[in-house]
Amino acid sequence: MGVNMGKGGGGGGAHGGSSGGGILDALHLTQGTLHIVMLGLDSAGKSTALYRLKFDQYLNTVPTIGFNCEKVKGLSGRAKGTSFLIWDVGGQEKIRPLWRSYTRCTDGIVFVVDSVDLERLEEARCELYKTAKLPENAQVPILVLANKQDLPGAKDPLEIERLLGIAELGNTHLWHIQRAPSLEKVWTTLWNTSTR
Ligand SMILES: Nc1nc2c(ncn2[C@@H]2O[C@H](COP(=O)(O)OP(=O)(O)O)[C@@H](O)[C@H]2O)c(=O)[nH]1
Ligand SMILES: [Mg+2]
Repeated sequence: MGVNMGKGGGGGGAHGGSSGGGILDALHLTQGTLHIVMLGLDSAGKSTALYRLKFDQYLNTVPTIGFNCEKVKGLSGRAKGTSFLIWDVGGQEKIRPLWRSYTRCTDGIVFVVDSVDLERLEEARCELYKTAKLPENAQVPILVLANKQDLPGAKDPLEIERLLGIAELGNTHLWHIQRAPSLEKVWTTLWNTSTR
């Protein structure tokens, strides 16, 4: 696949490690388009979340081979007027090594977790840690989406946060955990990062 996730012109990014600016620089560089990568185990609900954001409805999905990409415009709150280019990357084990090429130069990561699939929560935790610990992702804000909250037996977001060991990741990342996909939350997470 080898898709180049660079933002044209290269170099600059919300997490460029340079002083100040952060997301504001990124907004300037990308003319209001933020690049977001959605990661998570297969069947966590990434594609469903993407189409909810794009079309505001549930669509039937098939397992993602490769990736989906949609441009979605924020319509409310602080996200209003900002465009999000959202990459939804396949989560099957054999294609997870490709995640790294998508997170390079991204403005933010949305990590989607199935709140019912407790058997695979440890696997999800491992993948989240792998992604978070990559040196190039050190400054990238990660929004954890505790998905499938409508299903019986779903662990609530705080419990998911505990089970994923998010606190143990330290304060190098700005974390936010939430129930439903919302561009405003993505934006707020990015924004908060710039003002740390
Ligand atoms: N009940 C429920 N099912 C969901 C939710 N999100 C996704 N699903 C279902 O979970 C399955 C996998 O979703 P999909 O988006 O393809 O997962 P992906 O592999 O992470 O892209 C599908 O059958 C979806 O309908 C949710 O919030 N609630
Ligand atoms: Mg998918």
